[in-house]
Parts: sequence; structure tokens; C-alpha cells
Amino acid sequence: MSKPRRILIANRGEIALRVARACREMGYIPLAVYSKADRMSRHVSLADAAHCIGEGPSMHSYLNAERVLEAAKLLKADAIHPGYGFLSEKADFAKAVRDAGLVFVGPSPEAISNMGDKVMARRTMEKVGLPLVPGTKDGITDENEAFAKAKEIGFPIMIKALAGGGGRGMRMVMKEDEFLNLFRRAHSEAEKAFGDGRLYLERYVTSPHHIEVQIIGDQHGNVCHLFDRECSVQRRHQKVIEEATSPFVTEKVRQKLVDAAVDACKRLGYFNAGTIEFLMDDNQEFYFMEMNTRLQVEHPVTEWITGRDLVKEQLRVAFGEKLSFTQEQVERRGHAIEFRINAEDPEKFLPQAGRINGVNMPAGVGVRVDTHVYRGYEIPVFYDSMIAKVSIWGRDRQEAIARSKAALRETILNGIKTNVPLHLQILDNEKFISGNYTTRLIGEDFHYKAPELPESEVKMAMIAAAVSAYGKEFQGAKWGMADKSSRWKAIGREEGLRR
Ligand code: MV4
Repeated sequence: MSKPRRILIANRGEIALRVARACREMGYIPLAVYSKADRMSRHVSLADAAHCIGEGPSMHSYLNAERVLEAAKLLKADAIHPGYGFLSEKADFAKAVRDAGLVFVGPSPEAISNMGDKVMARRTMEKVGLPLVPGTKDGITDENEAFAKAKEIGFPIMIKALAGGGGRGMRMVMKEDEFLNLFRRAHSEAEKAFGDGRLYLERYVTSPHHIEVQIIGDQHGNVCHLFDRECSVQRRHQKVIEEATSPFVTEKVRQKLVDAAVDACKRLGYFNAGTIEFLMDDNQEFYFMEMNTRLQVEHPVTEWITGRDLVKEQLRVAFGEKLSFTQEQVERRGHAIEFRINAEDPEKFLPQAGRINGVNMPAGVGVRVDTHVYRGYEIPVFYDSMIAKVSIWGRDRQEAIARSKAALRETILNGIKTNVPLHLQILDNEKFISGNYTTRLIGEDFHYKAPELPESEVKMAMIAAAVSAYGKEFQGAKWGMADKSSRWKAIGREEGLRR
């Protein structure tokens, strides 16, 4: 019996728990790294061994490749799973892992580097047949050349920074007489923000939908898709709600989309998990936007509708095994929706730090919660504000929406503000319910309204706030015993504090 493989998880929070659980199921040994700010985090206790890699700030810990590699050596790891974010798309890190004789649970360093460079990625994907938004291929710095190109493409135009991404350094130009001024501003901003002022132009895709295709490949030339996801519910380029599959894309277009994605990845010899992001317009024309060479936050919705475990597949293919299924065996059943639960003020979208002093997570048929928080957990200030993902499956989208409302109403995180009220309001939004919504939903078709408490509840909230301000646990608010009134007290207290 060979020794069980030891997998270092170079991440934190819910994704570290997610990967650790997949390791356990496979008989692998999960190993953790953690910053001093995360020493009480659950991913540390769930692992067989853990090593502190530094102070709270990411650059001194989870982003520090040397320290992660040092930990891998100390803990005698055979492989490193990067999760998402942090080092997951750093080609140099993937290479250093390979050079250290370890397995990197992800694509090749070459694939990461290729897709990480926007010009290279666009050129590569165009070569392997993916449609690009009509525009310029290379970076432009000369404004007169740019203006001539813009007139060729036709307005409205998007000016984008080559070194940008996620909407940073992006400008929309409605008509000719605005172009030169906006081009100059975009150029200087890109120069300042990224040290690279090169810009490129694209025709503006009206009513844009963000549609992405989940890909997984092995090192034997097999590449499969696991259908698509709609990720158009975003705010300031941060995904808020994701769905599988897209309620907007027709079956005919879906087949074209997934075939194009698989064909491109086969031609690239891509392996491990990856997601190709597309912009889609109202006529369902789709255009390559970018490729993420890692597992994504929203992978649970894909796992819900296909019944496949993406992390286990990642680990299999990383060690040279074949995918455990063929494309013909990938089924699609029902509909799934994921809600990113953030510790944030849903009105101001400002992140919240603080202590969670009451937790009630939803459960039941078709309910999955990925979280690392617990009662008494202190939310560190160093990392992003997502503290849980609630993903819901239903036989169809209607059932998934109804189940989502029930589950989110059960979700209580006491002591901090969260965006749960925002999710509940989006679920009641006509545009969202219609399934035909674009990336402009939040801000154009949906505006968050702070919930009003009935007068009587306001009084209760003030009492509850007064009581809890003196550190007493008011009666009945201990979860599991909460009757309706105390539950309102709890919410009231939160609302009370909120006012
Ligand atoms: C666009 C676009 C419309 N037309 N490009 C935003 C960040 C980056 N992923 C690309 N983005 C966009 N590029 C053209 N030619 C609209 C967006 C866009 C967007 C895209 C996907 C998801 C959310 C978005 C929010 C605002 C704008």
C-alpha cells in the first residue's frame, strides 16, 4: 500500500475547507498554511498538519510563494492546490512548484502565462477559433491612430487597458467628439495604475451578458465541458449571484458555445480546470473575453447540475490520471444558483470586519453551504469580504428561486452586516426572475432598498440593542431555541444597531 499523497492547500477560508474535504474523500492528506490572522480558522484544524507562513497581509502570507514552498517542504507535500485568487494564476509559482519536484494542481505554467497576458490570450483564442469582439488586436498608444481605428470600428466603443482587467482602466465612448479626451485620460490612468499605458479598442457590446463555460481536461488529450454559467449579476465587476446554466442562452447557442470552448482547449492542449468567459449580446452573439486558468468561486453551481466533483477531478488529472468521465457521460439536471454571502453593508457595499456572535446556516433538500465561519469567528481585515457561499439546486429555475428565498431567510449571521437582504431583494426583481438580465442589472434594473422594520419591531430593536449593548445575551436568541419574537429581536437588534 503506497503512502497517501500529501496535498498542501495554498489558500484559506471556504475554498481551503472545500479542497481539504475532497482530499479526505480521496484518501489524500490535506496540509494547511495559514497567516497569523487565520490561526483560529477552520481550515487549519481540518488539516492533518499546518504551518504558519507569516503575518496577516496577503503579501506576507498567502501571496508569498517562497514561504508557501518552504511550508510544502517542511510538511513533506507531494502537491500544491492553489485554490482561487492568491497564487492560483501566477505562472512563476506554478513553475517553481514543478521545479521543486511537486505537482501543481492546475494547468501548465505556459497555459497560465499565455492566458494571463490579455493580448496573447486574445491572439491565441482567435487562432483556435474563438470569436473576438471587433476591435484592435494590439496595444495602441498613438491617439491619431486610435481615432482612425475607432471610426473604422464604429461607435459606441470600449477603450480598455492591456494591463488592466476586471473593468479597471475601461472607458466607454459613445460618440466621436468624446474619443480623444477619453483616450488621453484612459492612457494616463493606465500608465499610473499599471505602469503600462497601452490601450486597445473594441466595439461596445450592447446589453452584455457574462456567460462562462466550465472546462476540465486531463493530460491525455481529453477535454470536456460541464456546461455554462450566467454571471451577469455583478457590482463593480464583482460577481454577486451566479447560475447554472444560463437562463438566457438558448439550447442551440449553448451547443455552439460549449463546442467552441472545448475545441479551443483541445487545440491548446489545455489540461486541468479552466473557465472561458464570454460577452454575449442580446442576439446571443458571443465573444471571447478572458480565460481563467483556475477553479472558480462559483464552481458549486456546476457541481450541482452535473453531479461531478471538480476538485477531485483536478486532483486526478494533476497526478496524470484520465478524467473519470467522457463528455457523453456528463449529464445536466435541474438548475442551480449561488449567492456570495459577504460581510458588507449592502447599502454602501463597504466591507465589514468584526466578530460573528450568532450563526444559523440554511440546510435541507438542495441546499449547500460552503463557509469557514462559526460563532465567535473574528473576520480578519486582510482578505476579501466573502464569508460564505449558499448554493441552491432545484428541478427547475422556479424551484431553485423559491428554495433560495427560503434558505436565505434562514441565514442569520449576527454581529455583522451582510448582503443577505440584497440577495433576497434581487430574487424578487422582475428582470432577474425573467432570466433575461445583463451586467447592468445592479444599478439600472435593480436598486437595493434598506428594509424598513415595522414600527413595533423598531421599538423591539431598540430594546434589544440596549440589552445587547450591555453584553447580555437576550433571552431566546440562542439559535435553535429562537421563537418568532426572539428571532425578530435578533434581527431587530441587528437592524437596531444598523440604524
Ligand atoms: C465589455 C463590455 C461591453 N462591450 N467590452 C468588464 C470587465 C471585463 N471583464 C470586460 N468588461 C466589459 N467589457 C465590450 N466590448 C462590458 C463589460 C462589462 C462587464 C462584462 C462582464 C461582466 C460584468 C461587466 C460589467 C460592466 C461592464
